[in-house]
Amino acid sequence: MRVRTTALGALVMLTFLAFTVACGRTVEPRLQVEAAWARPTAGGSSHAGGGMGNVGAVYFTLANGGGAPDRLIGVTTRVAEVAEIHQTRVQDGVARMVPVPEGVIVPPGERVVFGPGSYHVMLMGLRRPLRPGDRFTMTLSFEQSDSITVNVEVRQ
Ligand SMILES: [Cu+2]
Repeated sequence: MRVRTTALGALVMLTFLAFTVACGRTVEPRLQVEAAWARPTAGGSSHAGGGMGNVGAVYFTLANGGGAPDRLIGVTTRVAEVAEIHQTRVQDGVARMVPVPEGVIVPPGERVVFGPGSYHVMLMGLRRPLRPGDRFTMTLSFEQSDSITVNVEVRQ
């Protein structure tokens, strides 16, 4: 009898959860990635001998039109061996980039701009130089939402 009561309780709970999920559109994050672009790599040659020719930065805006926060937790792209979320911070008057392993939260109804001097995606170990007019795809992973693949345009 006790088992049956528990099972019924679980069923009621599941029904309630299903109802909440079905009707809960506004309590979910709804993310969009706008205007993704990357700077051309310096030198334009993959034989530049490393240095700045081997890294790139990607910028975009994350907009959350939903009713709950979400977090960008990772980025992948075929053009680079490693893609890291970075932030440029000014410490003692010196701007330096630091990795942001905890990711970036996008509150509901807000936009977070990834741009020069702020958050960006750092591409390291580029497999080919990025020239103006080139395009490549990049996939962003989130804590809650499905991942989003965007087209990145290379421009100045
Ligand atoms: Cu960086």
